[in-house]
Parts: sequence; structure tokens; C-alpha cells
Amino acid sequence: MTPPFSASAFLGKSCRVEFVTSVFNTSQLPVPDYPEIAFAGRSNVGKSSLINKLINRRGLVKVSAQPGKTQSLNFFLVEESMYLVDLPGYGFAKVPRKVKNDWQGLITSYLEKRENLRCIVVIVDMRHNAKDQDLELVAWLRMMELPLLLVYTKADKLSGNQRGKLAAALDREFGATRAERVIFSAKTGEGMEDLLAGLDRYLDIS
Ligand SMILES: Nc1nc2c(ncn2[C@@H]2O[C@H](COP(=O)(O)OP(=O)(O)OP(=O)(O)O)[C@@H](O)[C@H]2O)c(=O)[nH]1
Ligand SMILES: [Mg+2]
Repeated sequence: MTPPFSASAFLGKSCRVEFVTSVFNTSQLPVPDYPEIAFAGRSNVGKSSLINKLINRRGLVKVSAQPGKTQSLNFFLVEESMYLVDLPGYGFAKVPRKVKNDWQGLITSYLEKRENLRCIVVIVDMRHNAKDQDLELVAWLRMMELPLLLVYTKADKLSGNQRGKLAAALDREFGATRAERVIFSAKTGEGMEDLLAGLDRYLDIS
């Protein structure tokens, strides 16, 4: 049996992390022996940066100014207790359609079937409106009754006043309550406590 623990016991501070594997095909998925959190969002939104912040490492997860950097499901094992999964970004126009369809198929079947998946963190750049693919993903996760946490990231790029306005607009677009979303910055670490509290709601098994 998995011992009781919470996300905030390990994440957001120094923790032991190892890169486990890159998955291009569902047959390559690691054995689902630990609780798992997956991170989804458009290309270049800051998924990998957010994971690096959570595990307190600068470069373990590859970050790039060029969209489409993460092209496989990348599994990181934290404290031999939970998996964090960096998903490939969607909405990157330059990727050929064939590759795009393959990704979508892989991500969909992963999200549908992964039995140890506790939460899908959907990340959006809070400077912009929700895009169709964000809204579609959130609607689909709700339809599938999969646990979801929204993160509005890159908050450091906005003033306090803009933040409130833009967060309220995104809340309306997603139909999200304040409890369902977190305002975050991977640059400053702002919002980390809220993010950990959000994850704990899904991970606390004590
Ligand atoms: N100012 C600021 N920049 C950020 C933040 N998060 C990410 N970035 C920058 O945004 C760019 C993309 O970040 P990534 O973490 O690689 O984004 P990603 O979503 O993993 O991208 P793909 O793997 O291509 O889908 C990089 O230049 C990051 O430095 C943030 O909170 N604040
Ligand atoms: Mg990435």
C-alpha cells in the first residue's frame, strides 16, 4: 500500500527527483505504481517551467523559447512517491498534421486510461483569452469526470490590477470558481502555496 503523503510534503522545495522515461506510445508507460499528476496546456505556455519550479530545479525539465519543445510524455519520479508528467503542448501550428494527430491520440488515451492519474493541471498564459483548444480540453476533462486544476501562469508579466481583471475573465470563460484555479508565476514562484494546496486536495490519501 502507498503510504499517506501530500504533494506539499515534497514539492516546492528541495526534493529527490529522477527522470524516468519519455513515452511516445502507450505501451511504453511506466507501471502505474505511484500517484500521478499530469501537466497540460498549449505549446510554450510554461508547463516545463512550472514543473521545474515545483521540483526546485532549474533545468531538469527542458524549457525552450521555441514552442513545441516537449514532444513526448516525460515522466519524473519525485521522492520515489509520485510521478509528474510533462505532456506535449497543443496548438502549435508548425507541427505537421500527422504528428499532431499522433500526439492527440497518445494524450487522449493516456488521460482516459491512466488509473493512477490523480489530477490534470491545465496551464494557460493569463495574459491571453482561453483558446478553443483550452476550452475543449477542460470541457472534455469535466465530461470524463477527470480531476482538473487550472493554472493561470506568467502572472509576473502583469500588474496587480490587470491580474484581477484577466483572472476574472478567464474564470468566466472556463466557468471556474476561485477554488478551481491558481494564479502562478514560474519566474517568481508566486502562487506556489495555492498550487500545492490545490494538488493536495487530490493527492492527500491519509
Ligand atoms: N515571465 C515568465 N516567463 C515564463 C513563465 N513560465 C514560462 N516562461 C517562459 O516561457 C517560455 C516557454 O516555457 P516552457 O516551460 O518551455 O513552456 P512549455 O509549455 O513547456 O512549452 P512546450 O514544451 O513547447 O509545450 C520560456 O521562455 C520560459 O522561460 C513565467 O511564469 N513567467
Ligand atoms: Mg515543455
